Amino acid sequence: MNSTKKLLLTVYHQQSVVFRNLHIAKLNKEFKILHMSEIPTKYLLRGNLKKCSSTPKAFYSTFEKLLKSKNSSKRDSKKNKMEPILELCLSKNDSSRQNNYVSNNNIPSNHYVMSKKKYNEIRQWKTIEKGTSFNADTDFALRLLSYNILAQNLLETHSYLYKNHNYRALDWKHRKFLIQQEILNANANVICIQEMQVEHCQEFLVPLRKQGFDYLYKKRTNDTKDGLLMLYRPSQLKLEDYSLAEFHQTNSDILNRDNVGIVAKFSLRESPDTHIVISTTHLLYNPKRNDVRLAQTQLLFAEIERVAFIENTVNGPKYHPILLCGDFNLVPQSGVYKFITDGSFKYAGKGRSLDDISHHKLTNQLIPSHLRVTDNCEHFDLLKKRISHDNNDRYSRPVNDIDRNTSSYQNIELTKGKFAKFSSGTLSHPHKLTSVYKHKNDNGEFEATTHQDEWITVDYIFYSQVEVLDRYTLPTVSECEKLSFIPNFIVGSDHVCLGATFKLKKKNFDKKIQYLTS
Ligand code: KL2
Repeated sequence: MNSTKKLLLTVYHQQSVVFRNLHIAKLNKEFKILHMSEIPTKYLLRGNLKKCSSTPKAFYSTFEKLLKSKNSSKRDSKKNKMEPILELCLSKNDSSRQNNYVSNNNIPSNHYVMSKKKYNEIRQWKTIEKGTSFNADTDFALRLLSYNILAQNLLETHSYLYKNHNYRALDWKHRKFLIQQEILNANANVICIQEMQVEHCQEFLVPLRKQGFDYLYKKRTNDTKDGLLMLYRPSQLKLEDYSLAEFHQTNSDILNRDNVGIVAKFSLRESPDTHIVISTTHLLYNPKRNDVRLAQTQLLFAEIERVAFIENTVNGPKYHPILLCGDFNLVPQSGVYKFITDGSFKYAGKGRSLDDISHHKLTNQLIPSHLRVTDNCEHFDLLKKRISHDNNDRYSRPVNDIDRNTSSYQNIELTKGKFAKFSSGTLSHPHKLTSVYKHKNDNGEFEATTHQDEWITVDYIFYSQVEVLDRYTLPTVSECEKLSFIPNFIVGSDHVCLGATFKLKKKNFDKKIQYLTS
């Protein structure tokens, strides 16, 4: 430890809980006293005790981290006032500490915090107005959830984001309980979870396995510790095919992040000819890099195209119905959202955030051509294979290969009238995807799924070729504000859970009836 710096550490005990508040006095030439309360120092300190060679060093690292996080606070830094250490240590009549929330002018008191009852009233499964009919003989009801559960290691890495929270609500054991309660209550057929920490996964699965769930898991690449978990009921859904997609690619500046996706194809046990493709992802966080999220979406869509493809017809390729959900880390006004829901988006000439005002302009090439993914989000080699299959290998003419050394536009003819485009400046995809949520309620108030500086929507459920029967109502921004800081004792994550029930038409139902009655 530096000789000019000395630390005085006091630990406040409440009930049997140590490290409730860590008061830090920094004894320099200039005497400075710092107090940090309501920060999950327990986790920081625990981590540092493991990492550091001695206890004083661990305390020192914790202290430094707290100072750093204080300075770079994402949530309103004005709210984090320093308090004199003595006042806090000696104050005997500090009733605020007994509350779940500290009641000073900066942090909401219990009065403003929503109750569980009120939360449940908002979060109801509401049928869609149109009122689609449902017939259990011909239709299957599939309920899907999408939930970013906030990996504990990310909570600890970005602890400054949770400085205003009740530290007890940040405990993984407590959060796990609320999250499991939320997902088990919904009685879903498929549950897509983002930020499932590897080391917490098996324990998390225990009650879900008991309920009969099976799962697919894909960790984010490299030194990350969390990933995607897709739970499904094998008694209802048979896993036919799946892809665990990594967006990190060698020799690519735009695809150099560790995000991943799962794409799974299921058939219905009660109607084996009926298929559904379900995909989940968690895209890059960096708020400025919509270009990276667009490139990641292009790779994911190529995998979806591969798994969902049925056959080529005179009207173009046919696909199984698709459900795509997750944390896309983008708002409904963004270019990537437009791309997903409109089916095409021109990125060339746009900035990295995909808006018009930027000096860092994107060129015609988004991802390198050596990845062999077309601008219509298809695998080039698959397109070639399908054409040769459709032509029984006989009439196929040789197809030019991709020039991997150029970043210029390439338009390669596959068969008469069908082309594969690369570096055209516009991205498209063949799936007609609609969002389950409209992002505003009937009164025009915006809904939100998480808090990043403000309450915003970054999580979505998109669907194609199915109908929505009901959805799990999202809170509006003003309702979120009453919910106060999440995670808390009502919501177990920094996101809320999304959900919808879809009507899947059973295939060959008529055939079966004919067969049974003949
Ligand atoms: O926005 V998130 O939280 O979907 O809830 O996804 C990412 C962020 C997640 C995985 O990378 O970690 C969070 N500031 C705040 N949050 C961050 C940061 C950051 N610099 N980096 C990652 N995350």
